[in-house]
Amino acid sequence: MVRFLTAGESHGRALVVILEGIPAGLPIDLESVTRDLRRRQGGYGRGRRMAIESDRADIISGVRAGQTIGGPIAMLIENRDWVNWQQTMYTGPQPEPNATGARRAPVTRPRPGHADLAGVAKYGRDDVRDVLERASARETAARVAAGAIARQLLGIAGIRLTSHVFSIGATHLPDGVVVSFDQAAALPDDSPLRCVDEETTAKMIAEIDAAKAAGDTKGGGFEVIATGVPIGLGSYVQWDRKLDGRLAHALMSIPAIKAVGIGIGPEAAARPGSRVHDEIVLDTTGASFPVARPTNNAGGLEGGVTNGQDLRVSAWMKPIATLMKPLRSVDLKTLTESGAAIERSDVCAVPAAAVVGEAMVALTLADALMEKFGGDSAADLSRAVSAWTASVGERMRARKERAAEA
Ligand code: EPS
Repeated sequence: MVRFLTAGESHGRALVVILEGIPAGLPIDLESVTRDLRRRQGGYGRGRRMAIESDRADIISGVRAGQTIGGPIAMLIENRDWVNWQQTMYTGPQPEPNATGARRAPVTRPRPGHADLAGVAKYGRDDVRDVLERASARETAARVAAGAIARQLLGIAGIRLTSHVFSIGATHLPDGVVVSFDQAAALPDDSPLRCVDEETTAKMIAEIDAAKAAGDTKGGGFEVIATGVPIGLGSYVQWDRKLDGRLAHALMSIPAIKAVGIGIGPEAAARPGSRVHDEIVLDTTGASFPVARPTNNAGGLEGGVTNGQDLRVSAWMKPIATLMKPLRSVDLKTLTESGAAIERSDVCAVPAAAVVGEAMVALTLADALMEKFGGDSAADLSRAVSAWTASVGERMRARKERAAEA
């Protein structure tokens, strides 16, 4: 089982992640972890915090001489901003005598849409900061570090992942445009919105600028695409083994994600069956698997099982909950109506969420891959994947031969 836990507050000392279930002997490329962390920090509409941070993961355990050794992999990502918060975010009963940064007043006006109100009520806290620090999307940096390791594991099976943004607010890619894996993968790391269409990107930027000028925020949608996914990951035999359900859980757990779609997603409900289901035809390319699919509306999943097509999963993000022109709220200290608190924040973080989406899909696929193929070492896993890939096509061809003999 590939699983992970994170810890850490947005303005605390660091984020921590423990990733378990990665087999031994996987070469770890720390540069690609750093690259994914950098991609998560980018995107048009991010706030000033990202100019302070320069996220890097320090590997604390589970890796030796550049290779995994089979034990839990622990990583630490320092919050550079902590120097500005030591008088507010300390773990002892008092700040350390040499603590730096400002001593900030308690936050008492919960922001609609954030965890603030439900959190203080649930955990019995007076200062909303005790809630917002952990509920903050800053935590997703830890997921991206774990996801970057999961991607390296997926590489053994030839699985690659990418993402692209298809909408910001009311602006979206032209109807009917299907973005290929290669198109999305070719987006440069510093692409402003991870959108493949220049004209749409310009409109998206204008929409974010207008929101910023109005003290407002914007959401949007992104799609994660995985290619090279072997047939047969996940299962239909029990509800909690269906890979579509597991992916939906993984993506819905990203802060602010309000909906998830597989393949053409909700559009499938509006079309007749004849325009939804992907026909099955004989392969003419000589591929080891003798049948092919001319379309991929299913997004690579049928019955909760991967079908060998590209996996395509979409997610829709609500606008950021911190508004510079705040919505109405109640000051919980005085019980008087008052504008919600303003924390430094982003105007739009959909491109960052897309990178987090890649990480969550990578972690979910890594778990499904280990479930099917297992093994304690990267070599075990590699052998099992190769044997399976060869055997699926062979079984089908053997059936054809039997049919011809009968
Ligand atoms: C951050 C995500 C956002 C930022 C945060 C860093 O978190 P939240 O969910 O709380 O809005 O606002 O930065 C700050 C809290 C700040 O001080 O600017 C991230 O993705 O790293």
